[in-house]
Amino acid sequence: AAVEVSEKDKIIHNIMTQYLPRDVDSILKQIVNHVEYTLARTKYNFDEQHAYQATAYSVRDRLIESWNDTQQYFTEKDVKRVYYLSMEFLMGRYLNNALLNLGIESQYQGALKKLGFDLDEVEHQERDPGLGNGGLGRLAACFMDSLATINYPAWGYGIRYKYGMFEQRISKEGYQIEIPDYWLTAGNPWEIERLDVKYPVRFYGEIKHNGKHYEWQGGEVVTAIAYDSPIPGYDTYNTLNLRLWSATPASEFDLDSFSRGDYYSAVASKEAAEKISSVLYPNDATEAGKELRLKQQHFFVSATLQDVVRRFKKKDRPLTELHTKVAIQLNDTHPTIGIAELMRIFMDHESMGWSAAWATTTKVFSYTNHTVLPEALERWSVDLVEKLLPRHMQIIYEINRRHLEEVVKKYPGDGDKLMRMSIIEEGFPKMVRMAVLAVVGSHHVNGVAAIHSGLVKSRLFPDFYKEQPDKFLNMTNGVTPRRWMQSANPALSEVISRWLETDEWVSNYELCRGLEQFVDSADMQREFREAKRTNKKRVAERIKKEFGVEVSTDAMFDIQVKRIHEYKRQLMNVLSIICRYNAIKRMTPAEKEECVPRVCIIGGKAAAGYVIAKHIIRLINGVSKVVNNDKDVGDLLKVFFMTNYNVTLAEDIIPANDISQHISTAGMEASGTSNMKFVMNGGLIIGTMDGANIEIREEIGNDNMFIFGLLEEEIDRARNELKYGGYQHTDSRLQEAMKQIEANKYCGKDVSEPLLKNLQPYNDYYLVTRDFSSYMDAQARVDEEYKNQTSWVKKTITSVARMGKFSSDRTIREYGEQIWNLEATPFVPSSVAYKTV
Ligand code: H53
Repeated sequence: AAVEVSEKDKIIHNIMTQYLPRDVDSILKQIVNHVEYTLARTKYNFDEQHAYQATAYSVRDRLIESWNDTQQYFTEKDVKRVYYLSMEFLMGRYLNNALLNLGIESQYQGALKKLGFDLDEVEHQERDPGLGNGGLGRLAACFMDSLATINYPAWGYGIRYKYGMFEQRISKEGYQIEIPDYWLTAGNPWEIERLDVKYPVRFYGEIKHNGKHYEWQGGEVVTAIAYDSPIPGYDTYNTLNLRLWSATPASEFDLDSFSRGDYYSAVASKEAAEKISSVLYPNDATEAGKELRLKQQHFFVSATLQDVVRRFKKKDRPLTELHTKVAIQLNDTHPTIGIAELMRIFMDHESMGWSAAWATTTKVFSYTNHTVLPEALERWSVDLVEKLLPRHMQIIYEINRRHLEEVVKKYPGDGDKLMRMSIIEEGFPKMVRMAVLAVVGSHHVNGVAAIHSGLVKSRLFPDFYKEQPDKFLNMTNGVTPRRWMQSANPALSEVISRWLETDEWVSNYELCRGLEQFVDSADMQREFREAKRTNKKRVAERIKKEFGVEVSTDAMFDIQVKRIHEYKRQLMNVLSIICRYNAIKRMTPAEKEECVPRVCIIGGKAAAGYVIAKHIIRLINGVSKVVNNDKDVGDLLKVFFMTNYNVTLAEDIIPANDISQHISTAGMEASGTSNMKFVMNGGLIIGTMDGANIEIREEIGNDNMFIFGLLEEEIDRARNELKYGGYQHTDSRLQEAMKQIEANKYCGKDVSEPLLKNLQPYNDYYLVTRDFSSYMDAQARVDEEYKNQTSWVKKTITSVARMGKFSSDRTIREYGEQIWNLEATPFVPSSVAYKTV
């Protein structure tokens, strides 16, 4: 049908099509305009920080235009959308990513140059928004980039924490110190505050029945306010939305307190509302179990669902069709309370009956499990849920009652099964198992790598898997080649594009297979090595600046960066470094000639309350001090703990890796995603048969990896043998290292005693001592292979060529096809141009 076009719309359309030209001089003008009109600085005098802000605002203008068009297009086409609900989005800096995705980096470079600025330096002004802990948050960010690039209709929903992940510093003595990260000090040019998009969210209170349905009344109400950030895709006009909620006091004032003349407490209680979105819990894959955390979960989920339902209801149709237009992905159990909340909205606000409400709810939600660690599986005490969310507790009980009724029907008299499958865990206190609620309320459940998805079926939910095998899927994680190759590693990206004669691999990684045919070319080998050297040089300069130590770029750069966690076994790494140090000390000059020099880099944050993890950091720093100051060792070994590991630091150092370590106890790392990034950046892996390592090996070949250690199926038995005295390690190198720690050579006994205690056979849950010899053997193989630089670089080329599976574009397509049932919907300009809103 022809669209009626008003005069006003024509005028607007004509202005907008001319509004944001992409040439250098127009961009220059846009930047200067923002200096003057947005920042209110004089255009004749502004510094790098202001240049960054003005640049960011000018890029944001472009994104707002495409954002609006895209959203309007999705609405007009009435497409099904996916909503990705996550407590964490670890986005990293925006500017460079946006410029590359929009394909206007060089124009901005030119414009800034005319103003006397270097784009690179300007980009360094941006703060890294740390609204996540680690892998799970960064995965959500990679997914947003792929969703936009594939043109899927999608939104991200989360929390706009005022304080992100803490900044890590290291004290003079080598201990971790946490500094609050108030990341908004200089404002955030990438977000758009939507004061008009707001929803009330209730806590506490009571339940009344009004004859028709239940009503949740009283308690505390806070207001959720939306902050939107546009998410550009690569080489597409489509721009998605990341909507983060911030808590503010509800607008109505407590008139009671006022009339009592208690002005101050009335205001103070309103202030408390802001606490809800104030700070990110710094725990990765362990749960704090705090009331505020459950409040955060309900807060963002409730606002999100109200927003989603409102959008759906704009078109007049029954809510029982919600699942035809809406898919909601639960990123881990954190947003699981949403299952009860949607039921509540359906029944108490929309007068739906139970059956219809439940049928629709379970067609909307799907759940990703990210860990099998028992300490990370969220459970909330029934008492807490009852107090904070009384109506939700009622609903969860009813979901459970109906669910168990089915189980009893099928397995009469099997009390054990009933207990295992119940959402409520009987005990003192009674607990709500959020993972079970997520499984019961979702149409699909997925793990994040093949081995992990297997464990989800066999260990976490075997009874559920037996009933509904098709509910359980594997979606192996991936990472975006835009940020992790094109942006982080321009040197290598240029080499790849030159040999492939296209840069299309950036959004079609499989094209990199084409590199393999040149693997024997001396030219390509040289170019790969030159790119590596460029990246190592940059990191060497950083080390020089931070530690005052010169390192050679001829040395092997060995990197382990990730959250500090016992299961990730940084302790095993540092023990092997001590052994290497001891070995070097014993070497003859001739042996030293043969020895491959290593620069060992370790980085990562420990949760503020995770004592052992903090001890590990202290030990690393102690070893670093002893080794780096030992003249006997010289260039052969250097050890650095890089402080404040975050996305920006990762982008800097991952491209410099020769080898990276992914050495978790088998079965404990669900997937890992940095392993993928390291290989894509031309390095090799030393690792266990765990998480995505297994699939990386499948793709790139066993010869291109250094695999060691027990297999997952051997772990239980090995643990028992250690615990009950059936096994004790006899590695003399390890014994020597442990003796030195015991003698407090690297740190005081406050640290050495608890660490050594955990290495005793009956305590060595993570099997550090059990895997140690095998690990040392693998390290020896690494040293040996590195001596042949030609064969080494060939391995890295082959690996880069074969990593296509681990692009998050592949992952997101699988989600889109197998779970969400989405259609790619690239924006077609003409159809929206004249539409009125
Ligand atoms: O999620 C990553 C995995 C990684 C896993 C991590 C993770 C968190 O960062 C936080 C909570 C959680 O349950 C799991 O540890 O193995 O790669 C993305 O799936």
